[in-house]
Amino acid sequence: AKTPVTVTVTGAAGNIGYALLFRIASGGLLGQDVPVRLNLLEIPQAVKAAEGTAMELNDSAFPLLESVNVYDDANKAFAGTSVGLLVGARPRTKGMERADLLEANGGIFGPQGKAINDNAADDVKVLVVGNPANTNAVIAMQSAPDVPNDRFNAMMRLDHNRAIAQLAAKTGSAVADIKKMLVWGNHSADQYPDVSYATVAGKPAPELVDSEWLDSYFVPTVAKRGAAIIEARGASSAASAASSAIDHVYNWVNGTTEGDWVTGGVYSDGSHYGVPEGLIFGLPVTSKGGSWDVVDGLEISAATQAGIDHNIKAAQEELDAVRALGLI
Ligand code: NAX
Repeated sequence: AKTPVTVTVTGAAGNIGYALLFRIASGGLLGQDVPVRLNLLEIPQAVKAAEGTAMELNDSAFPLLESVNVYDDANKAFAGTSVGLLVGARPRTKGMERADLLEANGGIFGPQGKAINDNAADDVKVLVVGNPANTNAVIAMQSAPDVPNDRFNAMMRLDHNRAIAQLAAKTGSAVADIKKMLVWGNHSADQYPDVSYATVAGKPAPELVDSEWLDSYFVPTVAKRGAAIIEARGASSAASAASSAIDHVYNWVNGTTEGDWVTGGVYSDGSHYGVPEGLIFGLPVTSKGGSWDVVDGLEISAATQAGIDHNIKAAQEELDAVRALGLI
């Protein structure tokens, strides 16, 4: 058997945590031959609920699950961890200004980044799910100077998967027939879902759908899907977010499919598509041997460039606000 891998999930007692932990324990995150040690991190008030989830994880008798431990101390929760899923975050509540939201989350992702820096395994990979995901990922990254920047990702995969689902439905095709979908930028309403390079059963997607559908239905439907789910379910996306986090880490660790790419919120070193150095930004990526490569050389239309630029501006404004608050 392979060596067990320690996986830490923050916000473990929350909605996404409840959907995510069982998929990890059943082997979906790393592979069906990799035993897992789960560390659950929660705030003190939610430790009891997380312990309830831990009881259920044990009761499921997953053959790959070596252990489950619940913590309210980030240093302990990240000790020896190889995969950190940063799900717990401070939600925006009524009347809360952006600065308050950023400050509250800086108070979470700064210390967690430091705890990762000081305690995690050398090969640690971190996926930030908690919103605002791209900015929280930069805060955690900046707080972990000894960890390479490219180990901090933000989750764009749910947006990517939502875009695939919309294009499949429109073209009456199977999701498996869709390749090279892309969502540039941020996990926010600013994101730019882009079918320019996508194929449907080998045919270029732009030949199958018209620009009217793309501009007035596809882009806003994907970008505002989170609100539509809340409207329908009375609760925010949880299982689909968990499933996309599984997809992201599985591909990061085990590689992407030949002839396809995925969207990853990855560290920009300033050399791709004009995205400034230091942002964590949705880009087309492939993975091999446990690290991402940005797909370069795509031809960028004026519409795509405008979508990218809009997201750069939004991401930079958010980081400027974070800097003004002294959080990074
Ligand atoms: P919940 O409110 O159900 O759960 C969040 C959990 O985090 C709570 O149990 C809370 O006690 C815990 N928590 C808060 N601060 C913590 C800290 N400092 N350390 C450890 N745990 C802490 O939210 P849920 O529905 O699970 O969503 C979690 C986050 O994912 C939210 O920020 C949400 O906005 C974000 N999402 C991100 C998505 C993405 O695509 N990137 C999509 C889904 C989701 O909206």
